[in-house]
Amino acid sequence: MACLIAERILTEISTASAAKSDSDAVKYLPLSPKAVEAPAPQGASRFRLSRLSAQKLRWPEGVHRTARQGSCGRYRAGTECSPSVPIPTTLVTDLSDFPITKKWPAKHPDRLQLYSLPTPNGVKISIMLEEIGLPYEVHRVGFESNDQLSPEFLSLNPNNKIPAILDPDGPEGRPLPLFESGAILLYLAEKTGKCLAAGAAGRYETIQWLMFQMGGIGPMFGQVGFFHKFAGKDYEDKRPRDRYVAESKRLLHVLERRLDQRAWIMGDEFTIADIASFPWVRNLVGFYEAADLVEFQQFPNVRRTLDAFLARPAVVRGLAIPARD
Ligand SMILES: N[C@@H](CCC(=O)N[C@@H](CS)C(=O)NCC(=O)O)C(=O)O
Repeated sequence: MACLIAERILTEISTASAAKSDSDAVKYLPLSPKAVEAPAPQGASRFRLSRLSAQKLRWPEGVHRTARQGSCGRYRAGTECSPSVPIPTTLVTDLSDFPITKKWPAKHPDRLQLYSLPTPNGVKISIMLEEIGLPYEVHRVGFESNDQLSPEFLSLNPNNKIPAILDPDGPEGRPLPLFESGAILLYLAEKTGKCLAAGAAGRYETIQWLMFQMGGIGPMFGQVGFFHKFAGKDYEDKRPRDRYVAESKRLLHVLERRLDQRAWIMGDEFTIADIASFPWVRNLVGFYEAADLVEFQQFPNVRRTLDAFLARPAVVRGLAIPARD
């Protein structure tokens, strides 16, 4: 195990350092799913992760190539990463080394493990998993029993928030723990080549709108919920509420303009930017009961896209996962 951890750290270090100097193909990775189908680059036989595994994982070839060349070239002498140490070519599926599996045992350790609740951040991931059709096992993290503060949960997400995942089939065929819904969405999109606009420019544009949700829509709409529906509603001073309502309206105007003449945030393509944003719009006008407060009738494009979002079968399923109790 120590060898595997050391190998992983060295691989990451070498990937990062090589990425600074390598070709554009590496700088702009990963590209569209087509990148996976590209012919094996020169020297591919040096990879110890089989080409089959690389394709199964859908990581662009350049990632493996850089990692292997870097780790073997740079850390050869006297390290556990020397070429004589065999690297598993089969997928590692044993999750028992992760303390979170003690509290939430994996019945299907070969499947992606999701730790979540059907909140606007939680359903982003269940919706995404339903959209891409990746097999997964869901575990309910009960806030009523403060499961998110348990040592087992904190071992995976020190920020004590859902959602979080543990993918037995991560990069290099090794388990990958991950938290932060935006990072998880991006990871799943890149892993499967789905829900991300094609090409380097399209990829960055999708990420830009994903970040717009993560840094703007989520935090601001959440504050509206607090000051309008929850504990903050009893505060006499309405200035905090009004501030968050004004900022939420401003963000809705930005989204409204973006959706003019577009079916989805990225145009015809349904992406992780939509999956991140519309659970929050739904929450704002539904659960938070703030439609009048933000004058939602001013945003017909947002309304139309929200309706289209809620009509998708994968969204309907994802919104109910995991069951509340
Ligand atoms: N930035 C985080 C936010 C996650 C978040 O705030 N999750 C809430 C539920 S929507 C949570 O777990 N709250 C539990 C707590 O704060 O103890 C993400 O997007 O993953």
